[in-house]
Amino acid sequence: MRTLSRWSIAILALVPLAPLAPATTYYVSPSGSDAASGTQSAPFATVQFGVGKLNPGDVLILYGGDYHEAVTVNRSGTTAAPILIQAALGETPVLVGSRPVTGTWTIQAGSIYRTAWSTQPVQVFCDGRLLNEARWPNSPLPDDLSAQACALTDDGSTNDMVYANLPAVDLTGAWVQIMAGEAWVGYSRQIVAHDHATGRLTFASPINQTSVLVPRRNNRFFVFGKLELLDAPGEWWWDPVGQQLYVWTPDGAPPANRVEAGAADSVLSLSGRSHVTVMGLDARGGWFNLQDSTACVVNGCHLVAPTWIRTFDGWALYPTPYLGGIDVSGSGNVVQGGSVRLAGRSGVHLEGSDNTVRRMTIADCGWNWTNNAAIDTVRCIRATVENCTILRASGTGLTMGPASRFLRTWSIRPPSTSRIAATSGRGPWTGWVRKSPTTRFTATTAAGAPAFIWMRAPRISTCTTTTCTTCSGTGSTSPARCGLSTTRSWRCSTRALG
Ligand SMILES: [Ca+2]
Repeated sequence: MRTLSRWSIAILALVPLAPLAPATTYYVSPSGSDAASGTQSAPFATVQFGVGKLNPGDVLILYGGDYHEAVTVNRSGTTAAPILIQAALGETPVLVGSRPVTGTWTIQAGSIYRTAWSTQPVQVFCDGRLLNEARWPNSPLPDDLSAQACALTDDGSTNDMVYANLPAVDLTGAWVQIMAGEAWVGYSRQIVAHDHATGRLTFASPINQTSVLVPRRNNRFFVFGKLELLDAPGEWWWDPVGQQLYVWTPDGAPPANRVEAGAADSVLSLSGRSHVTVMGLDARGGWFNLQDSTACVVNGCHLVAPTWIRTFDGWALYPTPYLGGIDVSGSGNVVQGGSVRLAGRSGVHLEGSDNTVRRMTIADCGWNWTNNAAIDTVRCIRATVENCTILRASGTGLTMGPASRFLRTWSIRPPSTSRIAATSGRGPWTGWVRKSPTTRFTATTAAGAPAFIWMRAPRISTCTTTTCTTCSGTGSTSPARCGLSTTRSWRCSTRALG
């Protein structure tokens, strides 16, 4: 048997004592340059360039502003030396998934402008606010899910639906979005015939996957996707033939330098990485990818409209994998202290094992009627959901996987008004919490109240308690109060949700 020499043993013994390479802090600013040195006074311009410099233990600090990038972190940290990507103190960097529409706008009619745009947008923003694709009935800008407008069918079948008071335009070629049958999930169908005498809309293909999801009377629906439906401020439409984007801005003013369009793709990927922490990095029109990640942390990040699905085939979506606004698999990851608003499907989606969602506010998610839960952990083993608040989910609020825990999580449905009844489909509370048979509930609140509190509160104007992760302080906790260094401190602030 070969034995180690005395010198080998001595050298091996020294290895753990060898000094680590000193951690480096780099800076990025939208007004910087990737040709710069990346120092505080000479920051890089793009997050991706800065991320490419990072080794374990390094820190990347982002100054405020919009970064129109899809960032991929392609190196992992270690337990002893995690990689840290964080906002500069007091600043708000935003990863933006949509692209600025920079063409020359011309007036189509009235306040409707158009410009060249080559691809079908899934989302269009003006001044950072999500707009509605041209639709009927008209609806407020996406914000409060309970204000989302729809109508109720007079009748329906696998091949068509009837509504006597459709708008006085030809809807042939437009799309209908319908919460069909027992309203588990929405369906999109292009309209191939519009009978104005009867109000009958014929679908391009049947809705017949299961008998309980066949359209019928009193199914909620809206129609969208035709220029004739662009008749209100805050609406857009894209012409696939002329490749033109049409926009009526919310204030009616010209759209130059105000409009972005995109497909709600990933704006930050930590996929496959381990020991990477992201703090205070917000996003608009794009989602965070933590698939197959290990021990990564997303802390104090606020995402708006991270995912969107324009048309889909209802129940055929299941059980295919899908994306949450923050989409997590792998194990040991933590999502905390931030918010997800206006997601098309789930706000946070967990798979894998031992992942945690803590102190998150999930507001107004599920806009696309896919009925994915606001926080969906049904495929995650030993998930923990703690101190979260869920406001106005369109379908299910929470799902739980095996051996998971919900602690002090508040779930708040829309008020039980007639308008809400029309948009919730299944009644005020049905389907709100779904447990798998093996779920172990350990949830009680600190005060001994039930862990699930269904309220008919019309509106909650602020997030949950502002809490600092490290010192557990509440209120206006500042990093200085935490006694932490500026680069390693948690960002403690949350923001009001209207
Ligand atoms: Ca309209």
